[in-house]
Amino acid sequence: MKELVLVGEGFSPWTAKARWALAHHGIAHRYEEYTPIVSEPWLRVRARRMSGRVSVPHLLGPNGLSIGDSFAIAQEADARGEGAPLLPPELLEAIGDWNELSERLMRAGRSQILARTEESREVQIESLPPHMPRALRAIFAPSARLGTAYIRKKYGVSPVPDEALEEDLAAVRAAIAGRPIEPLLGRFTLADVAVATALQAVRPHRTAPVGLLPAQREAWARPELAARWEDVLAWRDAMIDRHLPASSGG
Ligand SMILES: N[C@@H](CCC(=O)N[C@@H](CS)C(=O)NCC(=O)O)C(=O)O
Repeated sequence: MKELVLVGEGFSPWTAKARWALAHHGIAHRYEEYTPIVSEPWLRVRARRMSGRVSVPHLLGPNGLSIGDSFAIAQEADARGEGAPLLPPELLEAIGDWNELSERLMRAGRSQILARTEESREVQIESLPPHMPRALRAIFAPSARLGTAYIRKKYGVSPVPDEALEEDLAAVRAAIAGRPIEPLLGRFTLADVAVATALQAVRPHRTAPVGLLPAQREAWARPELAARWEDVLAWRDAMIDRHLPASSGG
């Protein structure tokens, strides 16, 4: 493989996080959309991972490069890029804590999007491979439920009520109190990228990630929860407006 390829899901905050890290450092790569089950065998071959779990985002590249985790992809971006580091060593522990918080929010988001995909024909259509003509996707829409059943089992997904997100949202609110458009740790790091992308689980940003399709965008939102955390969402919008390079897939 000659070029860097990022395999990801356009609707996924984990993918958005990896794309942001690559864009931050201006690292040239090709983006490839992944559809659960359908895309897995070809990813496994290229990732040289015929057994065990594979997930996306997954970065593939020359000399057997194969990185299947968004945090590790950001570390790779730091190693290759010339931008300001997203993971400065002196902040690594604090960034790890914010990353864990972001993982909880993202998992809550996954639980909601799976349920909504199961209920909504429009979201099902958007979940099928993008190269399939829309008319064909409409016919095969219910097959998206095979994908949701697979993801539910693979990640042990259970429902996450709005209230379960509030402790983590309160931690973000406390960190930004009095400094509503400043990075969490005093300088822009992966902590900001991770938390800003994960807030998609409360309400997606109006334009990011670019791969989030219209019915999916609505399906991610938790409007009653969002109404209680507008300051946190405004901080997220500021991070995206100020720090997400315009060329990135977000
Ligand atoms: N720790 C991983 C988690 C990524 C993850 O959970 N990816 C899910 C997003 S729903 C995925 O790959 N789903 C598709 C599949 O497993 O087939 C990361 O940070 O990259």
